[in-house]
Amino acid sequence: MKIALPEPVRRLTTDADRPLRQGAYTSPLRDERLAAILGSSLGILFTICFVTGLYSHLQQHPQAWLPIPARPAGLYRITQGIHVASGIASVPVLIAKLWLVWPRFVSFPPVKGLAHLVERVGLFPLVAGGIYMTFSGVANIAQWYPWRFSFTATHFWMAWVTMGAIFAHAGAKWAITRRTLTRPSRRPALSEADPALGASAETTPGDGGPHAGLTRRGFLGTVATASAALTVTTVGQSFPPLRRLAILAPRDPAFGPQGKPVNRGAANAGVVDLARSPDYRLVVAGRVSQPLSLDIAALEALTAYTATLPIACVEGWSYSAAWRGVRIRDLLAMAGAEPDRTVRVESLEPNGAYRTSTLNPGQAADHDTLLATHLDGERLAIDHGYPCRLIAPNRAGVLQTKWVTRVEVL
Ligand SMILES: Nc1nc2c(c(=O)[nH]1)N[C@H]1C(S)=C(S)[C@@H](COP(=O)(O)O)O[C@H]1N2
Ligand SMILES: [Mo]
Repeated sequence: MKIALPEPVRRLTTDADRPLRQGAYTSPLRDERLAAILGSSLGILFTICFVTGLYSHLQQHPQAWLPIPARPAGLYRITQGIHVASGIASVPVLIAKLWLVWPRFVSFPPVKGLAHLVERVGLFPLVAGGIYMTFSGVANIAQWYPWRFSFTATHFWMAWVTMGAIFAHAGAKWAITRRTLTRPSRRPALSEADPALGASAETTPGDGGPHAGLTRRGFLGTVATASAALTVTTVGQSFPPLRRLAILAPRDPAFGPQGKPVNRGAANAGVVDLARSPDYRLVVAGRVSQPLSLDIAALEALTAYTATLPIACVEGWSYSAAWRGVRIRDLLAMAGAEPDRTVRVESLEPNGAYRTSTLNPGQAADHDTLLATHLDGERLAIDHGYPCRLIAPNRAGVLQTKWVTRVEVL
């Protein structure tokens, strides 16, 4: 299928001297190489983001056939830190890639044939998916929800669509990318370079001359620097040695009650009176031979252990602390529960998405899985879950239930 164009239109769209039209893209070396480098960087970052995101999804939607192990204790802290960091790092790369190929989206004629049509339709989930995934992720860690639909469900399903589109695109571009990346770069001698062009990365896409190698480097260097700068100024929210550099991070991991950040405080959760009430009880019930009902004094009289474990929020920030409290497995033994049971932990919180969480048998039996009453040697602040909170190894923050009042053996 070939579309005949009126003469003036054809001249307009094929005139190589017009910068920033299709004609500006006549240097195959520069275009292919830049596109290949940016494209493969994005592919790697998105894949890392996808795999760590699947792990986070599995934490929050447990599957009996693939139980989350309790060890290594800090695994989720690392995978979720990487998830958020790789997402943030991909933003400048995505912008650069879109900017580089933008003239192709507005090229004329819009459809040159069947193959071209298929390629263009395939670009939609690729571009829309890439933009949606990074935008929704960044908005989420900034706790900005400019939409009404569920973030987690949409972010999860769009991730599959986007990765499918990336996979197809990578397949289509595989040969050319390989060829481009293994071929030595064509770089002009320095004496030959035009300093005006070399100084400005902005001129790169329109310039197909002999300076392309140098300006391409400048362009890539700018993108890499932007990406590294964003990473270094945010990753301190989960990587304490860089905490002081984390000026763009939504959270300071050392700011809050007891020097720790809070997600959903007691007042927001509507639990202040319930948590301070003398009627508070911790109940252990369900499939047990001897249900328990403990007031605070009885709870704190039980043998306590200390475990150093992280709170690792899905939003990427995390902190480690020394938690002291009673082991879940001791409570289960006292109540006469059978071994290898799944356990549901319930909060005083009347409603809210995170008012309950479950422990698989391995997690419930772990010696570091505690109902903590103390944080770093002090009684737990009400915002951190007083009278007691769940803290267990290798768990997403949303599963570390605060203001626990009931342990149900299933
Ligand atoms: N009952 C209840 N527990 C909860 C939450 C909640 O909203 N309600 N938020 C969770 C989330 S998202 C995180 S990251 C951690 C944060 O714990 P912190 O506020 O003590 O730092 O608590 C978790 N426990
Ligand atoms: Mo969280």
